[in-house]
This record gives sequence, C-alpha cells and structure tokens, in this order.
Amino acid sequence: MFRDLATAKFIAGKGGDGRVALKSLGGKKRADGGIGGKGGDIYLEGSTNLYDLSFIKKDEEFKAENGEIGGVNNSTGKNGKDLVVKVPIATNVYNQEGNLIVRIDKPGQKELILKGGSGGKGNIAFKKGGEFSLYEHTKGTPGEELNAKLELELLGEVIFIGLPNAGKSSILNAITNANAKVASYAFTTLIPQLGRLGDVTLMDLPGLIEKTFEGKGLGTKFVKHTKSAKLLLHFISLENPDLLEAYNTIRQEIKNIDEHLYNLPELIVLTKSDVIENQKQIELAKNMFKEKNLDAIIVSVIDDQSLQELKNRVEESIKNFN
Ligand SMILES: Nc1nc2c(ncn2[C@@H]2O[C@H](COP(=O)(O)OP(=O)(O)OP(=O)(O)O)[C@@H](O)[C@H]2O)c(=O)[nH]1
Ligand SMILES: [Mg+2]
Repeated sequence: MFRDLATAKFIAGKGGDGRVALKSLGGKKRADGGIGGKGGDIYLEGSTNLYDLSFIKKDEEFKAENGEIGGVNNSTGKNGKDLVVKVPIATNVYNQEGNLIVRIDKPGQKELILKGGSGGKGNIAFKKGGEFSLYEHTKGTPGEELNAKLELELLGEVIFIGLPNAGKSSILNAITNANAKVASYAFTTLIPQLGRLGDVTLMDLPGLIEKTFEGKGLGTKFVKHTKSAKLLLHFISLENPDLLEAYNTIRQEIKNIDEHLYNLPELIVLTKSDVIENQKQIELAKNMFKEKNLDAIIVSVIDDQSLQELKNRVEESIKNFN
C-alpha cells in the first residue's frame, strides 16, 4: 500500500562510558582507563529505489549504535556506527512541533539529522588527586533524539491523467528518464511516477475511472501531490470507440475530485496513433476536439517526431506559466 505519511523515532547512539581501570606501577596503583567511544550519528539519504514511506512501521525506532566503554591502557572505546536511513526523494521530515527539520529532494542527498553522544572520561583523566580519584570517571552522554513525522511531498508541474491503459506511463518513459512499469492491463501504475524533462517535473498518476471520486479504482489520495501543478496532460487512447465520451468521463471525475486540477490548462494527448491505419480517422479525432476549442495532439511511442512535438509543447507551456 502506498503511504505518504509515517511517524518514527530516531535515536542517535549514546557515548560509551569512561573506563575505570587500574594498573600497578612500582607497587602503586595507577589509573589506566580510557575515554568511551562516540555514539553513532544518524543521517537521512535520498534514494531512487524507494517510492513511498510504507517501509517504515508505525512508530518504528531507528537507532544508531552506542559507543563502547573506554579500554584499558588508556585506549579509547570503539565508536558506534553511524546509521544511514534511506528515504524516497521528496521526503519532508518534521519534529513534533511541526517544524521542518530537513527536506530530502535529490538522489544521494545525505543530511545529518542527529548527533551521537560523546564518550565519558576514563579514570586516567582524573589522575591528579589522591587514592579516591582512581575510581573517578564520567558516563557517556546520550545521543540526540527525534520524534519525527515524515511526509512525502511530491511536486509535479505537469500531471498525467486519463483512463487506465491510455499509455500514460509509456509516454512518461519515452520522454523522460523515468522507468515506470508499463503493461496491457488496467491500473498498472499504483503510485505517482515522476520524470524530469529539462527543469520540469512530470507526474504520471494512477488511472482514473468513473466514480474514482466515490472510491472506485485507486481512489483520490494522490491529489494532494498535485498542488504545484501548472499543466494537465489528459491522455486518451485512439483505440477508444468514443473519444469524446472518454474525455468527458475523466473531466467529470476531475471536477469532482479537485477544483484546482479541473481549472488547470489542459493539453489532450491522443495516444497509440500507430494502431490506427486510417490517417483520416486521426485527423477527424483531432478536429473533433478542436471544434470544441480543446487543444489535442497526436502521439505514438514509436513515432519520435510526435514525442518531440509533445516535449516542445510541454516545455513551451511551462515557460509561459513561469
Ligand atoms: N501500439 C501502441 N501501444 C502502446 C502505446 N503506448 C502504450 N501502449 C501500450 O498500452 C498499454 C498500456 O500502457 P501504459 O503506459 O501502461 O498505460 P497507462 O495509461 O500508464 O495505464 P495505467 O497505469 O494502468 O493507468 C501497454 O501495453 C503499452 O505497451 C503506443 O503508442 N502504441
Ligand atoms: Mg501507468
């Protein structure tokens, strides 16, 4: 199940305690215990292999390793290992008060969020005093902690919508660096897929069907990721026996789902032109939308020229809105 919210506790490692150790030198006891190891830090790192936050169990604890106690012969305890937690791109991390701690929005972006504690002093650090100070030492300090709320905030400027199987993901893959799953059955895409076209982020959404608004199909929980959208690409397969009906079904759904999406500028993308043998039929389809003052372009994943035209149209539109 796609999850864009999670709560988790992060605990950096505790510093190791200082060691009390004694050695005999010339019949006299001497302090010999070293400093404790440093507790491990916690980092978050952006990963392109994660798409949502469902890998985090409810209130899961992520702990970095504690430092080890100081050693004999004035040796320092082993440092605790740092913990690197991978999160999907576009993860915001908030503290309990709701303040943003960090946003991870690039692959490989690694941010320190919590520092491990320091090691305590061993008794060798207290060698000045008399007999009693031989046993003096300090404890390691605790690591920093964070009760965090993580939220995936995908920011797509161009939103792909349409009935299942319209060819949305195929086009996303063809015009961007994305590698979205493509298949000949409905609801292949289960979670939003992102791709970059120059500076523009494209977001391919799971297919919409009639009554998605009422909970049919994959629902509407993705809508909150479309706040920064500037352009809607509405995909309709030319295989469809009634293109206008397909168009209106989706328009009605969008209207019910979200006013902002509904009012965005829209470019209709008529897909799979290669399966239509009769060129006239394609022209007719385009004109049918034109007569209704709707802007439609024709594409096929095997027609490079059509893909280039689509890219140009998207880039032009976005430039005009900026
Ligand atoms: N012939 C032809 N087939 C295409 C074209 N584009 C996509 N397809 C096929 O159409 C089917 C659906 O493609 P997808 O890209 O998965 O469609 P989608 O709109 O993302 O579907 P959902 O994720 O289920 O909403 C796949 O079998 C694709 O290979 C095209 O231009 N020509
Ligand atoms: Mg898809």
